[in-house]
Amino acid sequence: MSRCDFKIVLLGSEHVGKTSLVIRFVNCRFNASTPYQNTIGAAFCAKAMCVNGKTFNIGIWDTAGSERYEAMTRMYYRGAHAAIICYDPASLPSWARLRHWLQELRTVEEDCKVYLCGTKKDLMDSGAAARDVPEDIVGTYSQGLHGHYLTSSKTGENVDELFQKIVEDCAADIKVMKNIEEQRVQLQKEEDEKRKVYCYC
Ligand SMILES: Nc1nc2c(ncn2[C@@H]2O[C@H](COP(=O)(O)OP(=O)(O)OP(=O)(O)O)[C@@H](O)[C@H]2O)c(=O)[nH]1
Ligand SMILES: [Mg+2]
Repeated sequence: MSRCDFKIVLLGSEHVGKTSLVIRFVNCRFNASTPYQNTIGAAFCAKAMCVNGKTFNIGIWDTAGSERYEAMTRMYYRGAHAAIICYDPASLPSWARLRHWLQELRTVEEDCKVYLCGTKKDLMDSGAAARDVPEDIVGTYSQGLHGHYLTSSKTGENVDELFQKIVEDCAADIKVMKNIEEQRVQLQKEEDEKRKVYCYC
């Protein structure tokens, strides 16, 4: 059975580091020497994760941050179980954009669990970049959401922790789990039907 159990979508301004976050999480790597290439539309990848002895397939939609693709981006967060909204703490415009996505999700996808993610932590830790988004404002916005993480795709700091928390929260959600069980049963039925059609013995 290969269908995804949980759908996670990444939102946020261009260049905040969404693709790097996904690559760090899925492939455990970060390549600083690769030139920045903006995502066009969206990219999909999947990974299996284990929570409480159960394995879940998670599907991750990495969307394009460019406002040119905004209308398309809406397609990708429809039906998402969780959204990671990324901002760069050194960029106030990226924070303003985050607030836009937060409002959209609250009105359109009420049940979607929302996690804020401040990216490129290594740059702030080393002093290479200065924080521009005040911490108290982030704290105020995080209230009522499912979490706020400061991550570095370069060092990997807090990346696994963020995705682990999302999967744990989804696995603990009775409504989400009921849907997944129903989907699994349906999928099993479809596979059994296919087997019947192709098996003449
Ligand atoms: N030092 C450092 N650089 C990062 C980090 N994350 C991303 N970058 C760099 O920031 C740039 C943009 O990263 P992307 O992951 O492509 O950004 P994006 O949000 O996917 O951009 P769009 O696809 O245009 O929306 C790249 O040059 C990355 O190498 C990080 O954690 N630390
Ligand atoms: Mg990208």
